[in-house]
Amino acid sequence: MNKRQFLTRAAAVSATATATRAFGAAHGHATSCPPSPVVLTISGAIERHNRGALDPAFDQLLAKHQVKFFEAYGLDLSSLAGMKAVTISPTIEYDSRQHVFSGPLLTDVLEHVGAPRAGSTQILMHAIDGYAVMTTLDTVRAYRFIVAMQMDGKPLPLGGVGPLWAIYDADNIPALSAKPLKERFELSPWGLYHLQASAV
Ligand SMILES: Nc1nc2c(c(=O)[nH]1)N[C@H]1C(S)=C(S)[C@@H](COP(=O)(O)O)O[C@H]1N2
Ligand SMILES: [Mo]
Repeated sequence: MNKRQFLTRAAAVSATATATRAFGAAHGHATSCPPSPVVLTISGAIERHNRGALDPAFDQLLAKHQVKFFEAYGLDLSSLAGMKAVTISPTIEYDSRQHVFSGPLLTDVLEHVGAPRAGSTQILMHAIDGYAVMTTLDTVRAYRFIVAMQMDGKPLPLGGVGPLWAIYDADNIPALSAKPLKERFELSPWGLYHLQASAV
């Protein structure tokens, strides 16, 4: 792709991405990608990037889920584990029991990549099984979403509900605790692997 074409397309996708930064990322000047596998890719209106455009040949799952970006930020488990962990103990609908979940606040993860701070910012979350849900930064803050990495002191397995589960303490959120257990976790994708922030 020539420089002019790249810049035109990048500008069309993200009004906030400056041409200089887009050009830099395309040519490998962005922060290098993490040493262990990326488990969470964040795209959209973010200020930091450590990878270039979605590659339909090798970003198979992202492409299958219709994700599009020219730059993104990929986080591995150790970078998530390096952020301040929060612990919550919600009652889960799968077994109607309380479990202890821990991981960074979703707001801290979004801050880490320079996502917009306006409450109206839309946050799209994709899970590995194709489940996708859209919410706002206002709701992410109000529910105190965490990106859970552990349940009951054990890492969440891929093939189960991991490695990441975006979850909140529904028992202590009045709007949710008033609902039946089966209706509390619509905004809570297990197997979370992609987030997209969009300024409104
Ligand atoms: N990855 C993933 N997360 C998910 C879902 C799903 O299908 N896949 N369903 C959501 C919905 S709509 C609810 S109510 C709860 C429980 O959904 P389930 O009964 O389909 O598992 O998990 C939420 N998180
Ligand atoms: Mo649901």
